[in-house]
Amino acid sequence: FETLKQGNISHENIPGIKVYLLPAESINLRQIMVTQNILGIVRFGEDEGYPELEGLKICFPAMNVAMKTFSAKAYYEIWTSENTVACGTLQGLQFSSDGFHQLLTVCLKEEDRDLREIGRLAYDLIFQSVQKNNHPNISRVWNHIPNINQFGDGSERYIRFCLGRAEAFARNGNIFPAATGIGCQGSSLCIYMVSMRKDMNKYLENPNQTPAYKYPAKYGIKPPSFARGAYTDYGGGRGILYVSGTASIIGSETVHQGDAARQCETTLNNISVLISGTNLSSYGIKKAFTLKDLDCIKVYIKNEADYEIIKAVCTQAFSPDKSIAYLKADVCRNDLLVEIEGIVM
Ligand code: 3EB
Repeated sequence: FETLKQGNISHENIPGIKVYLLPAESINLRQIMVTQNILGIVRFGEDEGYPELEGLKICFPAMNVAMKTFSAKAYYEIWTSENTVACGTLQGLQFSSDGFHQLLTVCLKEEDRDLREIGRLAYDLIFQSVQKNNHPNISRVWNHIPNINQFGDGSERYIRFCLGRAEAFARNGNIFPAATGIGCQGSSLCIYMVSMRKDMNKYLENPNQTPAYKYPAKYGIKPPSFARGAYTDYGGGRGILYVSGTASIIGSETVHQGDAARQCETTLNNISVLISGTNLSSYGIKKAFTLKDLDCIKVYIKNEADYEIIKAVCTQAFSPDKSIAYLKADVCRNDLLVEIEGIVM
């Protein structure tokens, strides 16, 4: 990894990356692997492991997130770059880089440890790794937490996770990336993230939502460490906008308890406001996006019975040209029925 060129390279020369989110049935992974520079692949499916990758020699971060899916057997999120990619491992973390972007995956088995400890351990390792590899500017993180709403060690497991994560962030500058925090199956905390070699991320907040890191104490001993979005600014009008996991929260309160359709509409409106020209201009970003621009959309649905209504609302809102994965997962607050995220590339 150290052998990668680390010269002064202007932003304009930064290789493009592209993310694909595709149902397992529709892709030929072998084909993709020979034609693309792959930064990493994350598989969302109920079964453990990578059935479609078995027997193939791979040299990039590959992670399976145990999650039930609607309408497809599994989904693959495939990160590709215009540049060739180098890969490595560090204490169980897997990472790759095209010289500018780093993709990192880490899965930690719980093994009777408190989620506070595992959250802190995971993020301490992550900060160590991104600094060692010289890609310290984290754009976007996904946190998959088993049994997220259950209680353990005196508080909800998500609250324990937030506490450990906050302790690691406090030692590392308290700059919060865009993120998703969501339930999963299995018994491992699974995290993946993208980080940049250069300091070119702008972290976004939503004027309609309290910044999560300022949530009042009734939601947890330490508030969650994330921003509502991140815009990675490549210069010259190029950029990628990562929309964090978004839910039916106004201010810091859950709204429309028990009503999946209205929670979905509030969530979509929160995303619209976040990516609007009005909001982006307050960060000096001369761009304006709508829901139709959002791609690689993940819709996390808590209750199977709400799938049809949520899908109907989302089909109306999003472009048929973009990819959407519907996944079954618990959300960090028990009263949230849906969470939605996406990327504008
Ligand atoms: C929310 O707005 C919903 O803990 O990293 C969304 C995105 C949520 C990220 C996290 C949690 C996280 O508070 C939950």
